[in-house]
Amino acid sequence: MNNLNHIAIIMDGNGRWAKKRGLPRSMGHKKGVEKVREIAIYANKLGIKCLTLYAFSTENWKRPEKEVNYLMSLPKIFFNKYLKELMKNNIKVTMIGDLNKIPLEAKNIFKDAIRQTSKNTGMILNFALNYGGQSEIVRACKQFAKDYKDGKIKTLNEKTFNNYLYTKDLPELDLMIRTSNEERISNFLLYQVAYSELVFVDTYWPDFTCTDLDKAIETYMNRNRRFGAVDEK
Ligand code: V0D
Repeated sequence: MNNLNHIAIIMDGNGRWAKKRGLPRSMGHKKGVEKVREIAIYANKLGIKCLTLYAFSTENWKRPEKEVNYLMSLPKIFFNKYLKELMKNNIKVTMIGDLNKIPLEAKNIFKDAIRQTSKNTGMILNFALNYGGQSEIVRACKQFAKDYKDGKIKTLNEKTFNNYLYTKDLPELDLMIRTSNEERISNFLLYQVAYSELVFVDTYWPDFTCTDLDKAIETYMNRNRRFGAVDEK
């Protein structure tokens, strides 16, 4: 079908989607949650091994309190509505990021979904929560240094460093998509994006469709075909 193992998406544009329609930002987020379900089910059907979604960045805490509170209620809305369906589709939920600062209720909702789906063998639906790429790298360096000092690890190189990242058990990142016409990485998967293809689409996340995902995959495959057998990596 395709040789895509791992896709990451920066789900941007919920607020702008709502503003364009004269709706409160929360309506954009609500619609965004439905898109998570739709795209996850579809990506699993395509045979993608892992889909990482940037749901809540370390920057999001700076938003108005009312909006942050609403965002914190989304995990409950999402899993109450869709966990059954994720199970039926054999999807396994995981999360990466600094979970210390995540409110207990939201954290427990995720933990429960992770536990319930832990034996599923289909696509990994990986949520990046309170995630920051630079902080992930610094955290990894600290542990790397400690293990070196303790003699637990002898070789320091790109490959062994990988074992200290949140993503250590996930397949290599092939494609990163960002919606809503922004062309920045914004501190997402900085180490992992080294050899990925980047696809930027102008669609707001609530308007993103399965066809948009198809197109992004098509772009990825066309770029890879162009390099053909002479893979630089
Ligand atoms: C919907 C991006 C924050 C578009 C932003 C799993 C998709 C809004 C969270 C979140 C969602 C908040 C606290 C927490 C974990 C996650 C979130 C979901 C969707 C559903 F502990 N935004 N957000 N969770 N969206």
